[in-house]
Amino acid sequence: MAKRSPRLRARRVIEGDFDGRPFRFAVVVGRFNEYVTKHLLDGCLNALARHGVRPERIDVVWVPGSFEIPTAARQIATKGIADAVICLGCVIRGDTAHYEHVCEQTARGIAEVGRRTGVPTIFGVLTVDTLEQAIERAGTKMGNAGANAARAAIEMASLATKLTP
Ligand code: INI
Repeated sequence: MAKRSPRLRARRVIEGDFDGRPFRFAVVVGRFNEYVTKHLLDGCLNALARHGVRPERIDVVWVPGSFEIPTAARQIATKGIADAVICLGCVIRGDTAHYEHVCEQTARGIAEVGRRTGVPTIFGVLTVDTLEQAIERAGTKMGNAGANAARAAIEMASLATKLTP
């Protein structure tokens, strides 16, 4: 007898799709390391466009650095002006403990916004050791983390419309 896929042993299988047309998005982007984050933003906006999101449905919000991203994301999420918030930043390890603090607080803060508000809040912040690693993830060797974040945001916004009792 053919083996049944474990995925099918469920009452329902629910997942979001990648049609971005119905949704509004906010992209919060850190200005610190802007030579990297501007490429993350480009990748993000391109991916949103490729999935049918019109520019009129996208707000881009610049903040000083990654540390400030959760604050702006929360303000957006609580105002109900976006179906998903995409957070983009770039933290590069330096010689001080600053890196650890910025990374930890940014990741924790972004996760908290999503959990507390229920608005999908997507982590598209690079946390890397070197500028070279950042460039690799901002549209070169290892893809573009901004584009990945855009796709995750569309999938989660879509999923929210499908989660019915
Ligand atoms: N902000 C970043 O986005 N990336 C960094 O690499 C970084 N470093 O290394 O310091 C950084 N610091 C600034 C921080 O995000 C705040 O803007 C600043 O501390 C003011 O609150």
